[in-house]
Amino acid sequence: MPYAAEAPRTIELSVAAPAYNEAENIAGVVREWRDYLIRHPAIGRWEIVVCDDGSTDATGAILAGLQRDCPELRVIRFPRNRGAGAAIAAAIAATRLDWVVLLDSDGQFPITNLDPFIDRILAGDGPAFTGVRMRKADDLAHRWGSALSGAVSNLLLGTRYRDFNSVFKVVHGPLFRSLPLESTGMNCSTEITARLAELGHTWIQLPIRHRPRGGGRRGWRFVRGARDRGLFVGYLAVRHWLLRLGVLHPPAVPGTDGTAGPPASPPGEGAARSAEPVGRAR
Ligand SMILES: Nc1nc2c(ncn2[C@@H]2O[C@H](COP(=O)(O)OP(=O)(O)OP(=O)(O)O)[C@@H](O)[C@H]2O)c(=O)[nH]1
Ligand SMILES: [Mg+2]
Repeated sequence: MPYAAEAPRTIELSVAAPAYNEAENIAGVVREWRDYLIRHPAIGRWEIVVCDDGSTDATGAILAGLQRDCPELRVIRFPRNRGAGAAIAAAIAATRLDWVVLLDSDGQFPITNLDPFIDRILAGDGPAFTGVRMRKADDLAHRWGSALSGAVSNLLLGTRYRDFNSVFKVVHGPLFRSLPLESTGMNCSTEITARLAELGHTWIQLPIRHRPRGGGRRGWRFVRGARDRGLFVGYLAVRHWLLRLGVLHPPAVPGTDGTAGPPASPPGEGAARSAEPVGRAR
């Protein structure tokens, strides 16, 4: 059954991105996004929302310069660094258009990945799409760490998502903006995947390209990141268990027009169980 009875031929799209000390990359990626958004025949209104997460390099000044040529670029500034999750949540909350794509601002996710996602949106296929990195441009330790935490998260939620921690998401705006996101650091993508599954939505998985970061360096440490991921997945497990026991009530599922809908079914009883099979990432 199509998601929207009458799918429009163009969509409105907000790009949301966190940026922390990305002076080497930010101008290149914002121009790449702008050029793509201007030219794409199926994209009508668009905007780019970047949350500058208390950068101490020239990221803020570069963004201010870019805004002069690109009024569609909106910048939120944190006075001090609060972590990628807080920056992602703020960027999503500030978006205003029908659909939102979440990207990193180090250029690891080429925006051309969006092409098949737009086709699926126009086909009315669903409210939530996630990119599966077919070849992760990360070192072995990070790939294994992500695969392990993704496998545990799938086990806990009864899902079979192939790239549970992928940050490349395309979600209907009202739904994305309604998610109560809590994580501050690098767990935000894991949290987004889990939250939507808890709400009873099934992510549609599509393959994407992933490339090494353009410049600069990874801003988080492996040991601290691994500890935080372990703790966060443990928290997801406890919350999931409490929801199933009825100690917590399921959140309201927003309607597609942004209105609050009926509460979601307890986890394990809804569509979260029928995630698109692993081998069918298209
Ligand atoms: N590391 C880090 N990134 C942040 C922070 N706040 C926002 N970000 C942004 O979050 C995104 C992801 O951060 P990355 O450091 O690239 O994390 P990663 O992709 O796992 O690491 P790399 O493979 O080295 O790129 C980037 O767009 C950052 O600019 C923060 O406090 N720390
Ligand atoms: Mg990166």
